[in-house]
Amino acid sequence: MEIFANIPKIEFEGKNSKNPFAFKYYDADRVIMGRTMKEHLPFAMAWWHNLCANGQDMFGVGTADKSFGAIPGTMEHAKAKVDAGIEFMQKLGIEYYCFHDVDLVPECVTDINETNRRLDEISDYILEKTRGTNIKCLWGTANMFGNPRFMNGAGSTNSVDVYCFAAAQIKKALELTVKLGGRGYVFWGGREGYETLLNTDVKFEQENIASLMHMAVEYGRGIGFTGDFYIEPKPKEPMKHQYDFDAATAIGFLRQYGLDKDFKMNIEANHATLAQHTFQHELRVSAINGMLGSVDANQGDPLLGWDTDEFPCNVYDATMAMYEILKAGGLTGGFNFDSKNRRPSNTYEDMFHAFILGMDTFALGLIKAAEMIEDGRLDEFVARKYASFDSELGRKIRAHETTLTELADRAAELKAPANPGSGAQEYLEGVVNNVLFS
Ligand code: XUL
Ligand code: CO
Repeated sequence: MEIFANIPKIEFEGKNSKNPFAFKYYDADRVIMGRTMKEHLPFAMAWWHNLCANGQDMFGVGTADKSFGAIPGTMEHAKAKVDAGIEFMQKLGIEYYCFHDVDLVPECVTDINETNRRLDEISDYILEKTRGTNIKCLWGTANMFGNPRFMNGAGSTNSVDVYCFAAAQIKKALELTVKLGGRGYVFWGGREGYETLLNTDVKFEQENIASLMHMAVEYGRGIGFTGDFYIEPKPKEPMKHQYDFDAATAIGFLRQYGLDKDFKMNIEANHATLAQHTFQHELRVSAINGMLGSVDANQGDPLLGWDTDEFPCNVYDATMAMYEILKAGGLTGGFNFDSKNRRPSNTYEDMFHAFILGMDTFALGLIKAAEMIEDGRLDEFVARKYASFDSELGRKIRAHETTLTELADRAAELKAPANPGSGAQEYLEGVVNNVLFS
């Protein structure tokens, strides 16, 4: 039975189209810098926002009906969500989805064995329903923040028993990820942090989180998971301070505990801005460390300051993001819309408008970022800015073949250096505008 019966398959119609159910920029087969848009942009649907969340917030109940014709809390509803999700992805030409274990089935709070049985049943159903399609999992994860048992953390909990439940959920979620063909497995440290240092042994907690991750890697590799593990940094919310504050912090943690060969970053735009960074900054830090894995595509609101998870519409930011991603050679993961409709956007039509907006925004960002690279003025400026390092002494510095004494002797000889040259920010911002709006 068709669920989104009034909505057609979304096709590319070009920028002059006024059809609300058409892509204006996302043209899956268009080739940009040697690859199709579809290859550059493996888009994914977040099971939780799109199929589970109904607009409920801290101030009021849900506004959107996500029952899809079944009674919420039942396995029939879990299956109806699978049917709705597959139809939704097919109508948009999206081939990936991301999930938490408890997005897929109602959790049995009194018996994890029953939850796991339900997960087996639903994953069989997903496989059956996606057979013959290109739809598969981008990444899976375990929700280790919703259930009250995780109130003091999961890997960072004070309770050995709770730690066992975190382990059990990771084990099951890894099995599901492998079964569903996932490219990645995410750790988002929702409750891994603290409210006050008065009651928290930070070193103890971080060591335990690292141990859990090591066990996850060992188990995952043992059951044939060849993809990347990801940390998804976020500085705060729900905790006052979360350990995976930003990419630099998470990368330092991974290196300290010897996890850096198996892990990369899953960078979420709204988490970047919560950490007082740009999305572009977090992508750059990940890329230069060889850890750019996947992206949670959304945006925050600078006037609100919490995790609003809006669908991305800011073309400037998307362009800068795609600039970083193209320069890094692409993602090994994909673009997961960890984004939700605004509470009053409560219709099925709104669900499609949101994805069309997000996909067109990243398509435009891709087109414009490629033009920025092909234009060449930015690269040319940066090369010129560091050109003094092409000198004999510059080369020695880069090759670690000099000493403080040799450099100080050179300074003494010069007495005072020449002006290092303009940073030309306004010129470069003008170049970007010129590329964007020409
Ligand atoms: C929360 C968030 C999560 C992760 C997966 O801010 O982004 O949905 O993406 O747990
Ligand atoms: Co996210």
